Amino acid sequence: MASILYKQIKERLDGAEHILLLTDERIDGDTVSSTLGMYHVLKELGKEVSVYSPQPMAKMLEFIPGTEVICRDKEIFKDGSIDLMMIFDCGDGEYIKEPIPSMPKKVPLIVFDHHDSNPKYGSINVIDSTSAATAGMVWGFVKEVGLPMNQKAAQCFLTGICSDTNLFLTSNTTAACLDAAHELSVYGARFKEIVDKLMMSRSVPTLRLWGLAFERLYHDDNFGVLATAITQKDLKDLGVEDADYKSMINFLNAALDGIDTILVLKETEDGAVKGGLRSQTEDCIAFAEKYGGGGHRRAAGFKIENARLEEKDGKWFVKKG
Ligand SMILES: [Mn+2]
Repeated sequence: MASILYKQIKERLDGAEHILLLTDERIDGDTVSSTLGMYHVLKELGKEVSVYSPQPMAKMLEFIPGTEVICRDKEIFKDGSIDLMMIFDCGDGEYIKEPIPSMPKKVPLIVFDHHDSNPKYGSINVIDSTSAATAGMVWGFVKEVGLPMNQKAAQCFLTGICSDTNLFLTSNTTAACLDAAHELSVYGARFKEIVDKLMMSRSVPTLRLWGLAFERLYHDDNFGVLATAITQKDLKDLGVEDADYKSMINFLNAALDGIDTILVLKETEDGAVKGGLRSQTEDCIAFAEKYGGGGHRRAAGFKIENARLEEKDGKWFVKKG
């Protein structure tokens, strides 16, 4: 099945003059890496390629090859020469509903994604929820249709896989992930650089924030899980610019003994509370959906708008309004 789809996509790529690549609006290592991996492949193929991202990227992801080409100006959608779009690791396609109708002509959209909940909003949709990372799916496509590879593309794809498997520590890590790691290493991907950048390079303020969050771990009766909380005041007091709380949740998920599900609550700058969930066996999607979120079975999240966090007797509560 994938082969027919892949053949169609290859034909679209061959026929395209100017391809616009899009990341998800929740900028993480997988969406950036799968998008930029495809960027390097298409440049190698001699295509004109633009990359758009609606949100700024965390500093820790700047090591991914090609981040300097990412444009954040929505005007790019008005470029009449764009004749194909691809979006990577974006589970809902919500943010593109606004700029796409403003495009000078109708342009096909190819979706590569691994979120269970993806509603297939593209003209061609490659959705595989068994895949640990979108970057791994894109690498599988590139390999199968024989597109040209280089070291930068390999580094991107391996970074995406490492990012979504927390360096092969999560339960979604499959033999395919490890095979891909070997194949991409042959193309020159450097695993050590990825480990250093994704896992080891933490600033002192960030580690202090993690320490504070670890100290606050409590059993949340409301959510029925082990939880912790980070407020905007914490970030300001500790001088943390880039909270990088996703890595902290992944760390807790891998490190905690005898705990199945972990929830990290965090106040956002725009007055909401975000919840990040990781589980060894439980269905995180069902949990996240209760609060209007989504994601994967073992990793999901939600956002409660117009809310803040309050502490009482060592437990944290989401207060609306
Ligand atoms: Mn992903």
